[in-house]
Amino acid sequence: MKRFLSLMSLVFLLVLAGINPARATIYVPAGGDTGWQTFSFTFLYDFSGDLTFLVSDYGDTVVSSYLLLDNLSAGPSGNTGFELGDFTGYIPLGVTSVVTSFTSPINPSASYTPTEGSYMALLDSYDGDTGVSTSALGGTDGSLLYLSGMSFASGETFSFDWAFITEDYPPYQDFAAFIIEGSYSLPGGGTLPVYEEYRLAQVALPEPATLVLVGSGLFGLAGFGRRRK
Ligand SMILES: [Ca+2]
Ligand SMILES: [Ca+2]
Repeated sequence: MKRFLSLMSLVFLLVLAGINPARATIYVPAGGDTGWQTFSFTFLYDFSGDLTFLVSDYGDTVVSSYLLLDNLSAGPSGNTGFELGDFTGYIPLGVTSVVTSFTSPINPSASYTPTEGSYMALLDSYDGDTGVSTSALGGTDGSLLYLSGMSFASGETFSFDWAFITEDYPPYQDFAAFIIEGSYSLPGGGTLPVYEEYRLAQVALPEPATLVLVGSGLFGLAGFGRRRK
């Protein structure tokens, strides 16, 4: 029985590892959108480095997807919610703008206004080549917003509001991502490189790897259950 329980725990851990909410991706159907979401990340140690927000085409460069951003918990003074009406303090690359509202070109019910103040950022994967390659992340081209030289204290949480809207459809798995890259200063001295890439949203079905992991967990439970009889 004890062995059975420890096996059960292992199965649950494996299943949890596959659906850890912090790493969850929202899978968006053809022409769909996520609604506003909030992402938060808590730093383990004192951190310095860069934050990148990105929307990317996948498999083509001609059908657009969009990433909206607002209400950053840290960033350029007076402009963490883009209320200066521009990208002061940010480095935008590709096709980006600061807007007061956004409606999906193919779905009028996917209509958005800022979660904070009057302005929000709009990144467009664009119906053409943005000139910004996203091949390092498995995409084709896209647009990004970059915050350089950020610092966070140990235990501090960074959060932001985001929404992903697509005009695309499977198998063109356009996606949005958030990347933390820099280094931790360890309490005992020394530094630790940090690279965290979060796939916020993606067009189409869950990746096979996720299905296999959750599926094998469920299969395992069924198998152990039968053996007890
Ligand atoms: Ca696309
Ligand atoms: Ca705002």
